[in-house]
Amino acid sequence: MNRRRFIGISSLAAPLLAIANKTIASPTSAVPIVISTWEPNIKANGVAWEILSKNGSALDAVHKGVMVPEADPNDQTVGYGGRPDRDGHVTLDACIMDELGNCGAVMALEFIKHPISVARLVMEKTPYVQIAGDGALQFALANGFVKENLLTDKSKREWKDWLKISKYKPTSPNTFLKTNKTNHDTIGMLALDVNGNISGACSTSGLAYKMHGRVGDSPIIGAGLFVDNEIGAAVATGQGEEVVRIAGSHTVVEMMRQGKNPTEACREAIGRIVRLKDNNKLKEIQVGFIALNKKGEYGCFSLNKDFTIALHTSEGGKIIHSESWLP
Ligand code: SD4
Repeated sequence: MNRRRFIGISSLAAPLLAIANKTIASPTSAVPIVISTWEPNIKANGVAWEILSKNGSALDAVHKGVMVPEADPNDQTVGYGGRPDRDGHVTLDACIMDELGNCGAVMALEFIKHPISVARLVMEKTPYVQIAGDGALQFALANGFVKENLLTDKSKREWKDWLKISKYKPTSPNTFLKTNKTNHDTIGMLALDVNGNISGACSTSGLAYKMHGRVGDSPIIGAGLFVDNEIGAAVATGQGEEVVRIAGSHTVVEMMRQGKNPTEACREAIGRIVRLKDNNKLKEIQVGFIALNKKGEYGCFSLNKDFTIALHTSEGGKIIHSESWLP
């Protein structure tokens, strides 16, 4: 271990130990239940709940739930109205996974308002798991999806403003904290239905002003989303590169398999990111995980503060403020 890295890790030791010694409880709730990343997705949960409360499947619930922010032009992090890449293209990533381990994903898909529906079609109608770029667009068009302009005037104006001050350099696209002031981002949704089945879905326009063709964690099974119906499920939001590096959502599920509750499992995954990253870079990024287990216990944990999750059960909708590694 080199010196810089050792010093970085030593200076982290105090908060690390404090966090390691604390047991965080994960609340339990009656089945069915749906949880999502970020407070405004309480609306999406409402749609998912309609399905769950009528004994519908977790798969249908997460699919229809995620379509809500995808169609909302005011949500500039998902679907229609999403912030474009550096070249002005709105490129979308999404994935879905059911209780049988079936999964489907699209990456860097343009012009289609509901990438989650295309991801489900990949899962159900092809022998593949992932389809990217123009191939994904052709697949969508061949299956009746309509080509639409997804770049709204607002997102276009903001992008043009960004172009004035930002040099076009293909460096690390770390615009997350600079562009995400609205406490709203990528939607990740997990549901447990009356039959005890868990499914999950995730949809995003990715990091704002990313390099054209860049794909984050959100459409990658095991990174952005993972479901194991024996144990539970997890989904991520935030700087995708950090999530991919630790196979984030799969890690959370494996931690639950080893006996951790959902909150502790999410915290363990965040801890792995902390251990890999230079101390002074941690403040610049955000990563959040949410998790749900077979008992209906749910939890979340984030690297930096201000991560929220939305929950819906038979008691109605609720917002939860996540605990974070850094204050
Ligand atoms: C990505 N994880 O493309 C996505 C972006 C995101 O909250 O989730 N932001 O890296």
